[in-house]
Amino acid sequence: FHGRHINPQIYADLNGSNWRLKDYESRGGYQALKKILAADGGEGLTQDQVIATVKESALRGRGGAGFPSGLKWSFMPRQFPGQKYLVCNSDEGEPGTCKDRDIMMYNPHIVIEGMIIAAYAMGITVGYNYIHGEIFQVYERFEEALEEARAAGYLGDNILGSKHSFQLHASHGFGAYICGEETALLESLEGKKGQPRFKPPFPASFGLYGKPTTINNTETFAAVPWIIRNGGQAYLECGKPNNGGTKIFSVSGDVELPGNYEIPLGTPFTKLLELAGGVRGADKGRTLKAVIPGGSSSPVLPAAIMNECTMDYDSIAKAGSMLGSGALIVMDDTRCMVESLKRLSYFYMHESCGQCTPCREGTGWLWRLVDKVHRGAGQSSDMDLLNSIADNIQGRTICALGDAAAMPVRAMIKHFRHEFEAMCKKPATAQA
Ligand code: L3W
Ligand code: SF4
Repeated sequence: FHGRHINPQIYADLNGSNWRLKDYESRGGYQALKKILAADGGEGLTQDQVIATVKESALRGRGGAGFPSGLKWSFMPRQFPGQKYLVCNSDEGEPGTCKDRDIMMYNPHIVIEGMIIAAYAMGITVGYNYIHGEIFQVYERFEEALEEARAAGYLGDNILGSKHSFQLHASHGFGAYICGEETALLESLEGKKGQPRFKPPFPASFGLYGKPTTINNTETFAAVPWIIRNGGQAYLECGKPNNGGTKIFSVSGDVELPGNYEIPLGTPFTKLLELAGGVRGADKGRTLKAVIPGGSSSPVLPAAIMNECTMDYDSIAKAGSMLGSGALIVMDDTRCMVESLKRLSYFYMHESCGQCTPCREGTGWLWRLVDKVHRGAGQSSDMDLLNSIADNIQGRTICALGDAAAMPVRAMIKHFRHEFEAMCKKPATAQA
């Protein structure tokens, strides 16, 4: 994987061997923490000032929903008498997404510093980083970084001699996609089966062990130290209004240089594609057919629409999809959309936790129907049935996995129905 950047804030100068505390400090690491705690000559910021700075930056959740981070932090009750918790969602499982593991592997202290600052802003003393179960090396790396931070006095009681104490622990999941859903993650962290809870109540009022909890994605926390050091306005200006800062895009599929790319929000899609080396085999006539812009849960967009988009929450939403976690799956003109949808549908069927009927039954029904079309045994009316099943899943389930299974089906049929129709007339083996 290649990592390239324009205006990097998270990913700069990282080569796999400069992740240790001393390296991070030499890049200005933990200066933001010193600034807010008034340690080492830092100016000292109040909790309200930290939250106001994050609000000003227009930082939005990098895990998929794009919820304003400063606003989320302001939901936490300030004078709560019991324990409050901070949780980092590093359960990266969205197909196409591979950024959080890179951040933790190459720059783990930036996540730790971001979490300490967030904990200070919300008056939280205990935190967890829930790391995806299938990435063992990353988990071990993060544990090592935690040890370094504890030994240096950045974690623990009375951090850097201040009144702020924060205990941070890593927790290793078991690889279930659904544990990336924030309430399923909390259940798993409590030692229970990872199944989503009804929302509301949101975690800000009823979270880990029923206590007020803030959950942010790894990349979201990683953005915080830069924001505190340079100011909310500077971060905002890196991106575009309502879409502050840079974002890491995991580019995969039919490109010459798949990898993680940190670019300012608002960068044209065509520029990102160029950074990733362009469509693979373009010199042999391959052209761009479609793009899944934000991970498998986001609806596919045809090339003509994508070429007009900029890479930010608002532009992609206006085009009819979602920026999601920023996993860009590029498909060239040889890709069969029926086969692509079949693979996606299988994934959601497999990962459904089975709690609610529309998702449990519907995801299997979707997959069986797409498989039937793919085998050449389908008929035109199957596409209407697929749309109808998707309609009856979306918005009728406990968590967003139901929507995530339904939306790609509708988008594929909307934009590429002709491919499904053609498949109905001949078996898959006869396809070119
Ligand atoms: C208090 C309110 N808190 C909202 C909080 C809420 C959450 C955040 C966003 O789904 C999406 C999903 C996937 N009072 C609140 C409130 N909150 N209203 O704000 O909430 P929400 O419900 O909009 O989204 P979500 O449930 O967090 C996340 C999509 O992301 N996705 C998934 C990616 C997966 C990964 C991964 O594997 N790491 O990133 C990709 O597109 O489909 O739509 O914190 O509590 N009134
Ligand atoms: Fe489980 Fe699916 Fe319901 Fe989410 S929508 S709670 S994954 S059954």
